Amino acid sequence: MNSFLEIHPQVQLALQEGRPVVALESTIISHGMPYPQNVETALAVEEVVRDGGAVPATIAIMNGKCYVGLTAEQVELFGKARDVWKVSLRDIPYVLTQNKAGATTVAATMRIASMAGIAVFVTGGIGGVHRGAENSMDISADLTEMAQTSVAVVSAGVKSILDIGLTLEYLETKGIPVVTMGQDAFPSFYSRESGYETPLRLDTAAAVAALLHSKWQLGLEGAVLIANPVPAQYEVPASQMEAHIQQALQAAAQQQVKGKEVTPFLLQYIAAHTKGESLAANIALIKHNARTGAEIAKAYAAVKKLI
Ligand code: PSU
Ligand code: MN
Repeated sequence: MNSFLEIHPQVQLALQEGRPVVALESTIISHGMPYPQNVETALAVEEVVRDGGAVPATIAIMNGKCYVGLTAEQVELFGKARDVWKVSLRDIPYVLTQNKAGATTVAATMRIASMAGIAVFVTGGIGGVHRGAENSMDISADLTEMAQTSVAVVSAGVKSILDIGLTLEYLETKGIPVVTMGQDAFPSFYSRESGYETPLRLDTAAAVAALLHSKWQLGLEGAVLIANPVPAQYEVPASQMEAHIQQALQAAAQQQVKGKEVTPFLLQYIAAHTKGESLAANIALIKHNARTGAEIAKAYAAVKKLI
């Protein structure tokens, strides 16, 4: 066993017995939502996964280890602490060896989940190709990570702080299947639509599990991005979000926000300027993703038992 991995005993047992496990990220706790809603949501999401018949494994870094599965006290700690490092792939060895507390992004969470043997990961929104990337070269490591690490990523699509068209192009270039659950439109986080059609559509968890199994059995490594549209009653119209996104992008340019700070800056600006509405949607969609992720993990575990 890798000495840098600290797998929670319940997660370890489930993996050994071939039972479904769902990985969850911690950036959403530390950098994605205000306290105390972040802690309440993180714990509620774990509960949704359990109710769905799978074992939750929230992933984060502390005490020189990558934790796979946190206690409620550890989730609380991450939600409250102010000096938590945002850990993408490149930051893992630094944060480990400097004994810092680190909240993992999609890229880092996927990689650690894969090291532990977890096949399904649930998040809210992924990173992608930023607007203006033709000049800034700002493309999230989430995308390159998805090209090489074999974990299914359940999200509510791509948030429109990004260039959704370019993000879909990049996913195509990297050979990453993009599957939307139950509809033809590709969703954009707060909205069930994005102006883009989904490259692929599947309607059931069983169909997704079959696709995952065939991909990985063939040695086609890498992720499958599963887009799960936000439930209609929580949708925030895209036109309403666009004005806030424009303002956020302007503020980021004025304040010369660069590098890893760009995404958290945009997310926090939008959260602060849209008040309760975007937060309510955010909480609803991540719970919805957790439900779908648990179903997919169960279906995939069932497929693997048959072999
Ligand atoms: N997009 C969202 N919500 C998020 C993130 C992105 O809608 O919470 C977070 C995720 O942790 C994602 C990270 O992996 O931001 C991407 O950061 P960057 O663009 O710096 O790679
Ligand atoms: Mn970036």
